[in-house]
Amino acid sequence: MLRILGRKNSFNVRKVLWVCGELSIPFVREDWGRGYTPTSTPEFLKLNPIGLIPCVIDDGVVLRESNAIVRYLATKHGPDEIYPADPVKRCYVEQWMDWANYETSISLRGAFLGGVLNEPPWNHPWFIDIGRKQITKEVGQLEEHFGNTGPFVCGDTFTIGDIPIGLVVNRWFALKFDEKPDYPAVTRYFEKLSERPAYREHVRNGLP
Ligand SMILES: N[C@@H](CCC(=O)N[C@@H](CS)C(=O)NCC(=O)O)C(=O)O
Repeated sequence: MLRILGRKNSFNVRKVLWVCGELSIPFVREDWGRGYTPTSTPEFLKLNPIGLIPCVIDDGVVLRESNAIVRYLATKHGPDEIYPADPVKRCYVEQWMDWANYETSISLRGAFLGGVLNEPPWNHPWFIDIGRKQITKEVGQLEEHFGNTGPFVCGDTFTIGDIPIGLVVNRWFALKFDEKPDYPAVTRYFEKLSERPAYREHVRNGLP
């Protein structure tokens, strides 16, 4: 059975839990990471020398990087619709995944790790301020996108492109700061994703 190493409140572990829920993939999960067994232990580093969660073990194969794991599981277990083989459609899915993992991760360090969790060094006022401005701009880009297409990031159907974006949007709604705009199309998207049981179980479950 698939083994998922990582605490269930981790942003990146939740992507893997969500795709498993979508595709009814059975798994066992072990608590690793902040607040549990540290990922700096030799036992963990032997599996994942990068020392981050999630890490998964499938039939003896060890995998890391949340988006890569989501793509792997979708390729292995999912219908074409969720992760299309067509190169253009596939690129549309992956561009959202890559954008979320790079651009919004940087902004959320200041806006969330600094501004909400008060975690150094991200809690420096400069990081918090720039993070809030940046994530506001990026979720604004999503707002514009959903004004032109939808209800999902790649159009009519749910794809794994929605997985990182669904995590970002859930975190966006947990941020509180002055001048945070209302984004009605993003709110509609959040509600649309919330119709999915696996999203409610692993993402919109009260955790930011
Ligand atoms: N690019 C990596 C980032 C992984 C990452 O930053 N994981 C965080 C949790 S969301 C982590 O391992 N934190 C250390 C810890 O929990 O001890 C991915 O997408 O998997």
